[in-house]
Amino acid sequence: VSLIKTISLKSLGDERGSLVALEGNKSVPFDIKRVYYIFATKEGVSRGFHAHQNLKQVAVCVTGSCRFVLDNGKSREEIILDSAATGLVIEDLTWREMHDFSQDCVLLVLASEHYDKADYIRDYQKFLKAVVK
Ligand code: T46
Repeated sequence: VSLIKTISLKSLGDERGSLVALEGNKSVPFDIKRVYYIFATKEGVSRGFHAHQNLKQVAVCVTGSCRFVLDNGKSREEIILDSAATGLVIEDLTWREMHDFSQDCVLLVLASEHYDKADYIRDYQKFLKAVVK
């Protein structure tokens, strides 16, 4: 099974333009407890480089593009997010890296849990130990 799981977000377009609605436990497969967005990322900067013990997320690049790398300790896969109608589902215990942010990239992230600093695994070796458990 591919590590890359995406959901197609229905664009409710009409002659005025487009609209995408995100609803917890409907288009998004969990209760949404937190929303954040990453923007104005400096050129050449990569982000992420961590996993979460207990956090599900859906990431949508609403403007611009960026490249996600997901790693479950066994394989590494990547996807370019460049559509406001595509959500990338990121399960727990998945290492993530974000690269190649376009200048105009706005990366919207919906999260299943509130922010918890203790939930992050920022050391790749510790991540590998956590996934074999
Ligand atoms: C993830 C990827 C996709 C908060 O205080 N509250 C929050 O909800 C978040 C997400 C971050 N922060 C603080 C923690 C740091 O001082 O904001 C700062 C930047 O966060 P971080 O270095 O973790 O950012 P990224 O881009 O490396 O990772 C973020 C999320 O933190 C992470 O959960 O999966 O985006």
